[in-house]
Amino acid sequence: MTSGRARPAVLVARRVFPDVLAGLQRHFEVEANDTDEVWSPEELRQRLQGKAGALTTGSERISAELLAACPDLRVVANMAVGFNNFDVAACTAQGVLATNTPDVLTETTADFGFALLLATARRLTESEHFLRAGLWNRWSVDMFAGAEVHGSTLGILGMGRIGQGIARRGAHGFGMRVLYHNRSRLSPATEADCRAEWVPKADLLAQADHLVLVLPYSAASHHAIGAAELALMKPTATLVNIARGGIVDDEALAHALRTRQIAAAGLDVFEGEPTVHPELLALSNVVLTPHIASATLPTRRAMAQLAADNLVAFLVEGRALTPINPDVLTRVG
Ligand code: 8YV
Repeated sequence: MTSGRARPAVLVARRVFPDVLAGLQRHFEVEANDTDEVWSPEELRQRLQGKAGALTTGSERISAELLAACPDLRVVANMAVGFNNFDVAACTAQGVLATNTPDVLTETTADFGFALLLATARRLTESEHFLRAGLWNRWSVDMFAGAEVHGSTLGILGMGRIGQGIARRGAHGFGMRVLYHNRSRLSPATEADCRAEWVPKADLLAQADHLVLVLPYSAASHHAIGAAELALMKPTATLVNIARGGIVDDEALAHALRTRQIAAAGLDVFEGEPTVHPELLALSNVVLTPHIASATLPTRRAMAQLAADNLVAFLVEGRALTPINPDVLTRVG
């Protein structure tokens, strides 16, 4: 900042790493949440008064109503690749730059997607609970017999960066046949690299032994997997969701798992999280994790740093590193 001018004020809505905060304090007046408590929309609105920037996570909703009540706000930097918590059209209409954190979490999240697939197919948590409960007293020929992963058919719904990472792991690491469905097809070169074949959604559902969801949440993808889609899947299939709650109809999924319409599910995200559908909690053929697909310390650090860097880049230098609505840059530039 040039001396003599007031430093912009920014809000950090959730606890992040102290060094990331210290970096922001070199440029800005920083008000930060140093707890893991999520501020209510009203508290967020109050704290955003006079702030030029905000570092948010998926828990903070940046709505048209909030933006209208925060006229000083110029940039919202989400510490997430997904940005369904932002009303992007409203941000753009109000000239507020929105940024996210792509790339830095791709491989970590793809690792987790595969971990969840393996845990689900091979009944890892179910068998561990059995052992810890003291129920293991003999070997049995089909005890916790799960589904084959290597050489099976991997289906991927949503084929962005993370989907491609999962495809590569499946094709090259586990010798899987990889099918995918996405609105737009990958280039032939990327398809060859991932050894992935585009198929219509109904074919994907019918043919996948293991179906992984990696598509962004929007009105268009709400309940992309519901009763009708689950009915198309194999009774031996597993379903893995590392994308967003709301893409799967959790009620319909619980029914499909209870009636063994599909074999098992691995879920890192839920409708209405952190609340989880009680029927899912009660089922043994589902592996449940608390939205941790990007959770390694190096990756979470990189995400927080990139969100902070976006605030500095825009408010100090008038540019953005990973903009969601780059149109705003040309307008304010
Ligand atoms: C975040 C995520 O941990 O990046 C995303 O879209 O879902 C996760 O990596 C979460 O959204 C918190 O911001």
